[in-house]
Amino acid sequence: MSDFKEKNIDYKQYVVDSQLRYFKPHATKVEKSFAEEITSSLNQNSKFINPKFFYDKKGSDLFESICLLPEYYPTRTEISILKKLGHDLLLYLDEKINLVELGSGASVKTRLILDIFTKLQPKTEYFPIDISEILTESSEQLLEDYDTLHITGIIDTYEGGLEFLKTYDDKKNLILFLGSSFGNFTPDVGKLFLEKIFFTMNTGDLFLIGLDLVKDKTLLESAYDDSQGITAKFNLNVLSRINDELDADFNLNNFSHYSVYNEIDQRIEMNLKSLVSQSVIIAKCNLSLNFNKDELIHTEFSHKYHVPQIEKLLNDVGFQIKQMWLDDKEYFSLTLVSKN
Ligand code: AVJ
Repeated sequence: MSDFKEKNIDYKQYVVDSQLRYFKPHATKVEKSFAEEITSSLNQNSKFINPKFFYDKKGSDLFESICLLPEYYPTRTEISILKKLGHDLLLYLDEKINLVELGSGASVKTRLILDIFTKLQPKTEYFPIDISEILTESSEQLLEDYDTLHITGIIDTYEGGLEFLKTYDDKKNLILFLGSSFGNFTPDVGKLFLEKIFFTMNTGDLFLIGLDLVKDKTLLESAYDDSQGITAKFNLNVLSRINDELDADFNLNNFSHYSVYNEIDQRIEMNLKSLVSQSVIIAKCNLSLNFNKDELIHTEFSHKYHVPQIEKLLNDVGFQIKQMWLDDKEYFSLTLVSKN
């Protein structure tokens, strides 16, 4: 363990107890600040806000509510698939395997996999990687329910965290990337991201990715524009976050949630639409912005895939496809791949 620490001098270690510790990079490795990113993405003709900024405390709570909406099928569908793949998954696991998760989870989904791991081995090591410190809360909850679990949280970007783990030990890893979070990436950026994952993996490591499938347009559109208006609140919340953290004066009544499915690019495109011609000041960015009536701020893509597209994408990166699981309605997919 000590030479492991020496190799990772870029990280500070916080030990909570014998079953829980965190690693955090010393200097947030050249990550642009919120203010800088907002300045460059809003101070132009085609305005956008990166969807990673949705997840402040309020945004994370709203997202949890989205997951429970009758219209939002992805979460419950993915959970239903995870519940039935346990038996199959065992075929690919051995008695010494670490669990790594991109994005943290005290979620039902993580628990379903932990149920399998903790039955398989006397001690299970779990490495959630998340840029947010929310990780710490969820880890403590997990430890209440799994007494053979050891958690090492890595508070960093996914790439940074995986790089960090590369030298950790000789055990095989199963890396989880659930929830169709990958769908936020445009195809080019997504491909690069998968290549980075591939290169940080060791031979024999496994990767389980959840991706949402192409389906009827009205089903897709109602999943991203629900009747209770929760998704609208989630989308608009990013403007409140900018108001609070960057001293801006967005009037939320002057913007509306505008989400459409683009059949050609196979993606939900979520935007905030300016309802009037208006100007907005963002003090901490030294910005004064003008919006035309009906002008859009693009906030999120959520890509949907056909099964053969998923196979091609993963094969092209170099992964070997082990197995793919779908639900009965073929709404959602989970694909297990390995690096050979
Ligand atoms: C967390 C990115 C997977 O794209 O379905 C849900 C986010 N946005 N409703 C998705 C989201 C609006 C979600 N991901």
